[in-house]
Amino acid sequence: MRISVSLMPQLSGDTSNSVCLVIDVLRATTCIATLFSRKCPRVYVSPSYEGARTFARQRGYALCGEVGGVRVEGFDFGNSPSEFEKLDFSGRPAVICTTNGTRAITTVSQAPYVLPAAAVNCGAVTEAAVRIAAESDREINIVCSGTDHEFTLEDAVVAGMYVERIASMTGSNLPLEFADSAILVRRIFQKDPSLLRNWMEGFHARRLCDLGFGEDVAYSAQIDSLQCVPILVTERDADKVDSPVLIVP
Ligand code: 3SL
Repeated sequence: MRISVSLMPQLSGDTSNSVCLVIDVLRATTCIATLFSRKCPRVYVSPSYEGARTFARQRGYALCGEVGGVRVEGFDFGNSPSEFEKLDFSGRPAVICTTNGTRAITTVSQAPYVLPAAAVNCGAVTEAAVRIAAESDREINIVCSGTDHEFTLEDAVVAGMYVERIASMTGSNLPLEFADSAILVRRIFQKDPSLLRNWMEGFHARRLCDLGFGEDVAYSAQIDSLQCVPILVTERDADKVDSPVLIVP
C-alpha cells in the first residue's frame, strides 16, 4: 500500500485510486469530527459562503463558517470546535464553509474515498483508512489544507502523526511504500511528537491564540479523544454511514 502526503490540496495530483485523508486540524476537520460527536446527523461542506447560506437557510440547518478565523457575519456559528463541543446538534444538520478546510475537501471530492481527518480522531480514521485501502486495493493520500493558500505547519505535523500511525498499525502484515512526502512529515513528527509545541511555532496557531481561540488550539490537540470517522458521501448513500459529510450542491 502506497502512502503519500500532499502538502497543499493543489499538489494532490491524480486521486482516482486514492483514499484521501483531508487534514485541516486548525480547525475545520476538528470541527467536523466534533459536530458528529455532538450528534449532528450530517455535515454539509460548501465551497462558497453564499451557497452555504442559501442551502442552510432554506432547510433550517445550522450555518457555520469563518473568514480570517472569525464567524461570518449573519452565520449562526463560527468554526470553533470548543464551542461546538458544548452544544447538542441532535436532529440538526450543519452546513460549514471555511477558508481552506472545506475547500480542500471539495478539491479532492472526486476521489473514491474522502475522509476529513483530525488529531482528535486519528486512531479511528487511520483504522478505517487502512481497512478501506486494503480492501479496495487503493493508496492512501494524506492531503494538507494549508492556510490562506500557503503551506501550514500544523497540518504537516498531523500528517506525520497519521503516517506514523499507519506504519505502526499495519506492522509487518501489510507491505507499505512511503512516498518521499510521507517520509518527510513522519520525520518532522518523530523529531518532536508534541503537537502543541510544533503548532505554536507556526503562524496559524499563534494567530488563533491572538484572536482569542487558544481553547480551540488546545482542544484540537487532544489526540484520539473522539471515535467518529467522517466520510464524504452522496445524498443517496448518506443514510448508510454513521458520520456522513456531503457537498452542498
Ligand atoms: O481555513 C479553514 O478552513 C479554517 O479552519 C481556518 S480557521 O482556523 O477557522 O481560521
